[in-house]
Amino acid sequence: MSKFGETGPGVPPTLCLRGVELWQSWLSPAEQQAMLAEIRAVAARAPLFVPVTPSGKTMSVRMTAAGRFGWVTDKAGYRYEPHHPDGMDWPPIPPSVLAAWEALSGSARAPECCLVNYYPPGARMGMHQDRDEADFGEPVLSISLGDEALFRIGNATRGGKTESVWLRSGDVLRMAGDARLLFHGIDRVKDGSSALLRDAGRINLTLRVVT
Ligand code: MD3
Ligand code: FE
Repeated sequence: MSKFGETGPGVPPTLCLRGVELWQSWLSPAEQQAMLAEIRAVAARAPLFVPVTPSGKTMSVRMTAAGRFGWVTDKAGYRYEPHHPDGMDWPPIPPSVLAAWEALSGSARAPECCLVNYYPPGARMGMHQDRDEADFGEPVLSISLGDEALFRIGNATRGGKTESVWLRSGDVLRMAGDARLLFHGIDRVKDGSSALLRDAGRINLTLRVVT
């Protein structure tokens, strides 16, 4: 049972899509700025890198991570690693990000990975499942910062009908229960739709229990 009891976090989501819960504008503009400053400090210590899929394709997002583990991909495959590709430890998960997990995850465990995805103009993320973690009973929490992104949610197997929703800066998503293994992706990002970042683009933080 979660520390919230069987009912999950106390704050009700503003929207629920196929079991994916969305809290729109959960972070105020000031909270978004504070979180962004902490994420910039993470990227200063653990630089954004270019992920390459096992098949050798360069992904259009740039990645880094905080926490005990970071998710990496290269020709050797998809996996969690305790070190950045350049060899340094991943920085600790920032306090503001941990606070969002505490408030909304419904998990009794601490997050072990905060994946940082940076979407430059034109970047997208194809439909995929998150299944490199050991316990699918643990939720995934996602925080959007910067430009708006068209998020697509599908099914537990590839293909079939999908539904889409725009994710805006300050929105938080929770994937738990049956929603945890749904296919999902980001079709596009709307350039210049947010003034939060000093450059165009979007940052997505994804919090996960890995082990
Ligand atoms: C639905 N990131 O890092 S976040 C990822 O916006 C990822 O960068 C996207 O998918 C992004 O793996 C989408 C929303 C999200 C994250 C994990 C999920 C949706 C999910 C896991 C299961 C179902
Ligand atoms: Fe994902």
